[in-house]
Amino acid sequence: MYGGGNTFEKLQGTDLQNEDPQKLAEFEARIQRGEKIEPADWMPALYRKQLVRMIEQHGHSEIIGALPEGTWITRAPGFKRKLSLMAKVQDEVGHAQLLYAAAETLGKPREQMIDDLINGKSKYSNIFNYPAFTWADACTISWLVDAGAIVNQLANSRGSYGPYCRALERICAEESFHLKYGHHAVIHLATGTPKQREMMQAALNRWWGPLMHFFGPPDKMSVHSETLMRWKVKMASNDDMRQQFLDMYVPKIWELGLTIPDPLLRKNEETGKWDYTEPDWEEFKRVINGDGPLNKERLAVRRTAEERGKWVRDAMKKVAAKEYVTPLA
Ligand code: FAQ
Repeated sequence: MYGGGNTFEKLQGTDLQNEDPQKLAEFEARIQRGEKIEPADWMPALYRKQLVRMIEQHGHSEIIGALPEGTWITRAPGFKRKLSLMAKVQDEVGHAQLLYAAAETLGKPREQMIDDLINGKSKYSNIFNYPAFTWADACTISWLVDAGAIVNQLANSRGSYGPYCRALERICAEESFHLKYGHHAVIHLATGTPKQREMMQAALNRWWGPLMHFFGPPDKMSVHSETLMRWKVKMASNDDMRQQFLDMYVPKIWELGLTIPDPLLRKNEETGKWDYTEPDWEEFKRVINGDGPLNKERLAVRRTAEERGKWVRDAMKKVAAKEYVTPLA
């Protein structure tokens, strides 16, 4: 079981039994017709809960995802790379804002989402719990993690919940710039000096396993896919997204003369799919449940940011409530 002991297993069966069958049938028919569901529309409690869980985790991933690359802004080689990376990191934080706003339309306050993140109740993407030791690690994130994110988000932007889909469309537009920037930075290293190539290869070796995990557990072990796909929140299964990523990016990685650290990786001409070594799913389970290399550090950084930003939030609330009087007033 990959879930962190939340209540979803219990909800899957019971929630639907408690729904009005006619409303449920109408809702499902709307989804089948490809209509968007909007915040004020009727929706089953389970649809709402699943969306909050997924959108919130996505938002957290963007916020935490800004950390490994963020630490490279001051060390990025050259002014142009610094500027591009700074813009990228800022975009990622902006994506979290869009996603939290989409999740709020379903009734969960943002403060509660942030609390659940820093208290370790909510998950976020496995991949951001690994360290970015070198500049090549940061470049690998910018290219391949963004690539994985686009595969997922482009598919799901055609899904059923209006506010999430619209947020994803905007996010994908920005992610495509990140992808180009990341690819450019990787090409530079992979075609550079022997030392640069070695650094790039070492980074790819480190990130390949977490990248394979990124798309979620194999379909047969996925807890939520069936429900989410039935309601067109997820538009492809975890394995299908992983296959799509391999299809699009393995050739590009090979083109650069880099070696993917999986001796079994090959396109199977009979099945049309990629054969690969299963990544270590026990490691994945540990990482998503709080015991990865940097989970504690990532949450500690987030917690500190939250504490340090409190005075700003308090001041803004006072301004909004017109309680604040400037010295010049
Ligand atoms: N990491 O039943 P499933 C980005 C959990 S954005 C952590 O298959 P589901 C941008 C899952 O929550 C990256 N946990 O789950 C960027 C569940 O646990 P729960 C984030 C994972 O929801 C780039 C349990 O395992 N993208 O990178 C992961 O059907 C560069 C069972 O799994 C999104 O969030 C994982 N990888 O499918 C930023 C996209 N996989 O909740 C900075 C939206 C699974 O029961 C720099 N999300 N789990 O306790 C999704 O598409 C889906 O939620 C999946 C998982 C595909 C991630």
